[in-house]
Amino acid sequence: MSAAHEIPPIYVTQPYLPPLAEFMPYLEQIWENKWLTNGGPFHQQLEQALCDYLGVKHIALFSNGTLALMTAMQALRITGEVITTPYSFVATSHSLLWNGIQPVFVDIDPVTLNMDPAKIEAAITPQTTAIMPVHCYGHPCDVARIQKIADNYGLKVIYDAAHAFGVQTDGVSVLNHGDLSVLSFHATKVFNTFEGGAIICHDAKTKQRIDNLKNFGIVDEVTVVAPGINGKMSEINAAFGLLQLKGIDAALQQRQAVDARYRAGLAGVRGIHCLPDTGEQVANYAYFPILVRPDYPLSRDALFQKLRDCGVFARRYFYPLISDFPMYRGLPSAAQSNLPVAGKAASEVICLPIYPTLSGEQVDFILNIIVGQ
Ligand code: T4K
Repeated sequence: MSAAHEIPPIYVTQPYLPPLAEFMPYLEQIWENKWLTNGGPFHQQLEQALCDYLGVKHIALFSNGTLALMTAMQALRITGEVITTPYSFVATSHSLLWNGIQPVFVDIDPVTLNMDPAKIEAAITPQTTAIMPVHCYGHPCDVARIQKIADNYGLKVIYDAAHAFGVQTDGVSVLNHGDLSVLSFHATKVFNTFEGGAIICHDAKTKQRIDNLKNFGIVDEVTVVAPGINGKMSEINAAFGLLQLKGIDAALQQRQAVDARYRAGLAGVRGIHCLPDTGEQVANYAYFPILVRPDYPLSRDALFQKLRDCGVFARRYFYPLISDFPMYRGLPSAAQSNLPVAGKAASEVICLPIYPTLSGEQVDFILNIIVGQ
């Protein structure tokens, strides 16, 4: 019998789900209230609870992270060109195209795999209005350098913080940097509401504009101030978020243990490079990327396939680069010669499974496949 049949498949992630019975009282309340969406009581409670937990001033909940990104651009009236990273999930750039904005790709830093601040200035043109970096895998960008460039050129900074729930750097939430930060609460994320997302902002006026925009631009029964969209989070998702929040610290600790076991098991394995953290004081262990270098006995894709053959469904986040997809590859900034570091990372990366209930035995099983080649 092959290894694949000895254990159930292991996916790159598995959502953390509290016992179903604990969710029933929330559902009963919804059934009693008959308030299903449009900023109901659970929605309000979750916004407050997340502000407290994350240490941020204002948060606007959304039905998913992509709509939150799209709305973030509208909220700040971003137009023209936005400087961003090709090494991310497609939603990052798609949110720009949906707003008629041209993404301008800059290369990434070889250590952090985040946008390389040294490459930003050369990409700025008279049409540039904003920078949209990604805290890739939850590792904070060089927020100080990015802000300095933005200030010098009068640009807005919108962080795609889809991976960065709970991450702290320099004693504060990384979500407090930039003009806006956008979270994803998708099923595959550290904190999930099945589907969901949020925009973090610094002042009540911006929060009001975002709240209007996510509700069709409606201010009151007879006033519509903007061509808004329907981006609202429902009461079921918000209630689930409140329940999830109770278990988040334990879930993060379990993730940390998985991360530590991988690091110990992979230390010194020739050709396997684990990404270091980028100085965060509180990490969230959202992903466990490894880079498979030429001195490893197998190619990246051969190892990826080997893992699959053994029932381990790791993922190559982020291969292909966003800039290689058909709707982007014609852009001048999408040229491979402009993005050599990102191209290399995309050809080497494998994200190994990491989630709270991944057992030590499962991690060891995965490590044995990698170390045993
Ligand atoms: N910006 C960044 C940087 C992002 O990474 C994302 C999302 C966004 C923006 C947009 O936020 P959202 O609009 O999604 O809120 C997944 C997710 O769908 C996506 O949310 C995420 N990034 C991206 C990195 O990963 P896929 O296509 O890899 O998902 P999928 O369905 O293959 O799921 C991966 C594995 O997770 C499955 O093999 C099994 C497990 N899984 C998945 C789901 C959906 C479960 O166990 N249960 C589930 O319900 O994109």
